[in-house]
Amino acid sequence: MGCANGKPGGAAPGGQGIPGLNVQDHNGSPAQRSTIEAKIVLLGDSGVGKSSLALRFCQGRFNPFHEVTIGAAFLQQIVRLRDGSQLKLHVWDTGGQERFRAMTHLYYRDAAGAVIVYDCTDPHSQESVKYWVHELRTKGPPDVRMAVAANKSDVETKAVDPQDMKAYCDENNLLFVETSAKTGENVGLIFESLATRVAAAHQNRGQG
Ligand SMILES: Nc1nc2c(ncn2[C@@H]2O[C@H](COP(=O)(O)OP(=O)(O)O)[C@@H](O)[C@H]2O)c(=O)[nH]1
Ligand SMILES: [Mg+2]
Repeated sequence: MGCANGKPGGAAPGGQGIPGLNVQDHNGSPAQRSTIEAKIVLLGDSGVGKSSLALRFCQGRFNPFHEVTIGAAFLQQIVRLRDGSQLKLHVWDTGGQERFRAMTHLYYRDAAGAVIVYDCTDPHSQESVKYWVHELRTKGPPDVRMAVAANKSDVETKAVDPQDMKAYCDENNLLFVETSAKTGENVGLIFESLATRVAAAHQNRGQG
């Protein structure tokens, strides 16, 4: 498991023809498959749990306090896919800049995948999901794969019905998962499911 302080451009933009994907072929051993690196961005309103999901997925930790920025530009985690190949995810957090919506295209313009997060105790943050989907569809890379996380599923008093968002996601071919960064519920699942879709997009391109 790897977590690293970020350096810009970790997953080389544009590798093998898909933004945010970088493929390294291991020559020689047939047992070794290629390693794909993919840039995944977290989007959503401030306070919904983006940093918490990144921390939970990459470091298995939860911080009960809201920190506007994290020290690293991105965290890393390796996902093993069903076919045995590995995907190294560079999980980028907007570091508080989601407050200035116009800035965020810098994060997602070269992303292979995006997790759009809302807080299921905050209806306004759910409304914002459609804004972020529109942003990515109109200004993001054409092949970007998206997942929607209904976060804070551990909180009993939900302000929104997850079925409404699930119906929207089904209509728009987006993954929908209820997550809790606090308990860890479905956090691995959402990133791994997204990674599988990112890898499939890569394969559909005929390995570049
Ligand atoms: N109960 C609960 N609280 C959460 C969860 N995820 C995040 N939080 C809390 O929500 C606040 C905002 O989280 P943060 O990750 O900083 O949000 P961000 O602004 O989107 O990065 C913090 O106090 C977190 O501890 C969750 O799944 N359940
Ligand atoms: Mg944050």
